[in-house]
Amino acid sequence: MRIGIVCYPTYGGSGVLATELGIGLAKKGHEVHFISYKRPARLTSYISNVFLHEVGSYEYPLFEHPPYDSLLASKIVDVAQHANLDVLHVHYAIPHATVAFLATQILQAQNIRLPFVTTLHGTDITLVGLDKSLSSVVEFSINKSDKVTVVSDSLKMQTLSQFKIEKKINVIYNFINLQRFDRKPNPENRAAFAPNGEKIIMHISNFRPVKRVDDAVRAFAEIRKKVPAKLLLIGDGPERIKVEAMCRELGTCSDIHFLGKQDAVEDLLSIADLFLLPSAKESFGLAALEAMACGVPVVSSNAGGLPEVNIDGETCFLCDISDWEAMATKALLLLEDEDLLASFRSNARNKALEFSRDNIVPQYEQVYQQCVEKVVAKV
Ligand code: GMT
Repeated sequence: MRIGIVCYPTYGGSGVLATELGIGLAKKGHEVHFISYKRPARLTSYISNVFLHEVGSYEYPLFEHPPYDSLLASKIVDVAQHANLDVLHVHYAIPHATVAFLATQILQAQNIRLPFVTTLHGTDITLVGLDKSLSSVVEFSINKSDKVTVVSDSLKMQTLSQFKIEKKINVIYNFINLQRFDRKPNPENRAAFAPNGEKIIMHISNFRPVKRVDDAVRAFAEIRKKVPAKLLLIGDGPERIKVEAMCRELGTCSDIHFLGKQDAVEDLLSIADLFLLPSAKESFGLAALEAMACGVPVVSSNAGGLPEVNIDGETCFLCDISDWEAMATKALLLLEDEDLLASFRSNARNKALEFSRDNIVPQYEQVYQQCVEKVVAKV
């Protein structure tokens, strides 16, 4: 099949998932055309059957902002015509589902029928999509999609409760490449960050307010009163300056490393003892799954879809959103008990096996197949 994938190219979860999906499809023999404004961060090397189409910019004195939606629609039309796409898969509703609708209407006027699948990832529904300035467009675009998928039951419920949806919504969980995300002992890295055998606690995110990184820092300050530990913060974003200031106020800077954006997060996860994810919202929590696959137990909030990925008391501890004191207490339960930590470690890896790429990619292939059959049936 020839599949167009529209996604954000950034380190955010929707872009990561879309890229891993494209790679997985290409490895199964499909031809995959990524359409984005930059090379997706996870697309780090040449992969046969994968093509990249960058959406350019257009400057004109009249425009305060380049007309990205029009440029993207035009690129989709061009790729669909010349690569002969069978199906288009857009990740994150805003603006991708809306632009997909426009592009497919343009194609239809040329007697080309291109079905499109929209995957809702989280904040496109739970945060940004809720804003009155966008909600009617989001609802319309979801309803115009040929197929709609979401990454958790929780996100399905929220979508149905917040919007008038006329379409069936398929839940297809996020997945992981279990070969790449596996614990590979790295004593050198461990010694570099924790030279005296300190425990290593990790958090990875885009440092947006919704991630509540400050709660991770507060919880860490409590943990380190009882257990020698280091906190590795990976990622970057708008909250970073505030969080850095908080570390100075709490006097914890010497034990906290800000590593910024990293490509090979699996190498770092492999040296972690615990993963902290205190998010206010999290439709799935791909970062938690990546940690689990590397044998790292999670202490997180009980937001959104996190309880569908993690099992409280087995692979993780779930705490109320913003309760960083409880997060610290639960973290200490694990960090002060090597046997408990070891059993959570192996439970975490075992649970992650349920979300293997091999299990999930066929579910998307089935959705594409249904789209294509619908088009054939209408001809
Ligand atoms: O806000 C983010 O965390 C990024 C966002 C995205 O769309 O790039 O992530 C969302 O999609 C991920 C992949 O499906 C999910 O694992 C995340 O839980 C979800 N983030 C939120 O719901 C906050």
